[in-house]
Amino acid sequence: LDLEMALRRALDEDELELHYQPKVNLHTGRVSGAEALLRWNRPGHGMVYPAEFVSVLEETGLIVRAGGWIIDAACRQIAEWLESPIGPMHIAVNVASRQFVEGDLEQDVSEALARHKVPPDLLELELTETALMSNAERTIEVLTKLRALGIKVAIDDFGTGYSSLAYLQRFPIDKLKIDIAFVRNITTNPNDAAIALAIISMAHSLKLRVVAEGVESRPQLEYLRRNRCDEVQGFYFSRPLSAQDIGQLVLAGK
Ligand code: G
Ligand code: G
Ligand code: MN
Ligand code: NA
Repeated sequence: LDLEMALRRALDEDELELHYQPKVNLHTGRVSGAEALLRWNRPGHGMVYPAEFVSVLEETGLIVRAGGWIIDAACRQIAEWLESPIGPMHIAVNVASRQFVEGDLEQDVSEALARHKVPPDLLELELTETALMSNAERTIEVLTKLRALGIKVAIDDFGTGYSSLAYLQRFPIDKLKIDIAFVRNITTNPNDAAIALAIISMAHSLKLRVVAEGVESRPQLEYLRRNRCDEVQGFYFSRPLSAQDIGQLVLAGK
């Protein structure tokens, strides 16, 4: 309850911020964008991580309001970079289940795109299988509207949920993110490798792009590159960074 009140105040007082973890495009070798990760700059507590408060946002329904703020903040950042020497950056935003089910994502997204005059294809939403499968027919409707706005949609933590493969081809999506669980031991555990390779192959057959998350080592990177994964993200390249720090990193690579 204390946390809920503190979070309400955080939203009123603008204490939330977004950090960004770079994604590297394996075809170009360049940083092509980043995943936005929520942080709470809580007075007297320092930087608070999502593990400590995202579930409270979800349980209290505050995630719907926070989610609108997150989408707006991401679009504001895309616009700021676009007008700077950094240029176009693809930003992916995590969407909570409850935000997908109860919120009005189409309105949040279309308002933020218009407010900040952002090219829609620079914004991506990361949705979990759980969110997508809670009502598959409605999911198709919502995703169709979102994609009509021109944004991209990815399934996050792919392989750990319970999405039916039949829906993969019915859901209008752009990308699969291979869960860190299959990437962690990809070079040592043949079963994990087999699953990762099957995801890459299936995604490409369905004309989807594939991102691997949680890449921490050179051998993991090389394995994924050799096996035609499109993008990678993980501590091997960078931890999540403040907007200013990722800006520096991208400029240094130009
Ligand atoms: O940033 P960190 O490594 O602590 O993220 C932990 C978890 O919190 C991840 O599963 C991530 O998806 C979730 N998370 C981070 N930022 C957001 C956000 O903006 N919205 C939602 N719904 N979840 C987020
Ligand atoms: O669930 P989601 O994919 O949105 O969560 C992203 C989370 O994964 C963040 O908490 C981020 O800090 C974490 N993460 C990103 N890269 C790595 C990595 O290379 N190793 C580990 N262990 N965690 C990572
Ligand atoms: Mn994610
Ligand atoms: Na993930």
